[in-house]
Amino acid sequence: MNTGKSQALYERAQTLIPGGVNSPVRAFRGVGGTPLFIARGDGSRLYDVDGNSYIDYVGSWGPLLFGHRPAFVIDALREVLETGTSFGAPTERELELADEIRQAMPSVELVRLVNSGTEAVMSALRLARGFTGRELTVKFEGCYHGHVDSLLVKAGSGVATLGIPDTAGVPDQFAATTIALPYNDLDRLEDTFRAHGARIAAVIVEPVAGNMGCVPPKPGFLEGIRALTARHGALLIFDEVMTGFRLARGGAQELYGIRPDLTTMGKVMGGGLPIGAYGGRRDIMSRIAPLGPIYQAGTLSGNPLAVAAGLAMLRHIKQNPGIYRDLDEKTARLCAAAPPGSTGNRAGSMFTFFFTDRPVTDYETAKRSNLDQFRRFFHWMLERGVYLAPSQFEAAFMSTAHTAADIGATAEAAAAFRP
Ligand code: HOZ
Repeated sequence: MNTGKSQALYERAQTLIPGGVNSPVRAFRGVGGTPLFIARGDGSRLYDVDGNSYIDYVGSWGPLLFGHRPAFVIDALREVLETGTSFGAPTERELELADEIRQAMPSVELVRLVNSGTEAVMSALRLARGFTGRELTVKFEGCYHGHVDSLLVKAGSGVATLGIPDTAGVPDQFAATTIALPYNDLDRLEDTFRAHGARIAAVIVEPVAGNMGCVPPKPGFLEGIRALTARHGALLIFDEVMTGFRLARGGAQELYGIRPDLTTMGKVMGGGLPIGAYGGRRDIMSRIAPLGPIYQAGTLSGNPLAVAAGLAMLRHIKQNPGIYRDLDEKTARLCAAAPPGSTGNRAGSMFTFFFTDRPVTDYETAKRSNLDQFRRFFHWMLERGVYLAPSQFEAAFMSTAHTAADIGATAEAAAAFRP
């Protein structure tokens, strides 16, 4: 496989951009080699600048539920482009998008649009603290909630990939407002509430963890968090940036039947454009400025292009409820062909092959994976035209654009791998 142009661009990139990338997980540090520079995407496929094509399971790290360039998103973008790119003033489509979100997730009575998942989480945390008058946040090890200062504690995604234990630049006082507990461990959460309950503003959780690889919740885990937060007057924040509109139209909260107090969103709801949102109970959301004293703002919030793409996505989802069953079946078929030496974890269209023979249920068990085997598997698949996330600690994503032939080719390549 010739990747000469990617290599040349990467060399130049390193003279211009820290590490040559605009987000660390793209740097291939966890697997070695040169990041591919992408020329274009189409359906399930990515094409690099050297003309190689790949079956894409990164899907821009989650947003591309319908693959690259679905016609209904492109058409919506074209229409808006004729009217302008940003106004810094309300537009009607923002209401339509807010309404679609509320229909899909009934727990979201009011919603505020922002520009990224990180921004959504940062704002939701401030709101939780302001609403409850408490300071502490409980998160779970291996979960990643964007690069919010206080949540870069035992975080997944790029932080796990690069093995950064505690991020420099985060004051100890910020980190000290966070208690990190093992995922899927309700007993530890109960102990923590017993010790600190009156000081805990919120518990934030990825209802299906996707940033330490895919780790689904054990039966009762989410229900237990809901019950404990309610009992102690803390808010339950579902970080559905990855799972929202992906696992079901109403996200993980629909799938598992839990009603969080606040929800953070991003990825799928922007159809590949930069957007995020946070929303939830009306009494809580009404504390945000200009209604209340908790400030949050953004020049490009509700950007017309991002809103139009998001609206097209959510309407398409509403009109095609069968997609989730299809995605589920396709992903199950692929996971049945887990490569030798690995354990497949899956929830809906999110999945990870962990190179361990033990069940992966939390960050500690995820970290027991053989990273050298993963590195070899990643390059094995890449050479056979399959693009996976360059890290053991990320989820892979199926899209509606993946064909039976794509899945067959992927399964065949995976089965032929020798650890
Ligand atoms: N949440 C994404 C990965 N788990 C972030 C992607 C990125 O940093 O580029």
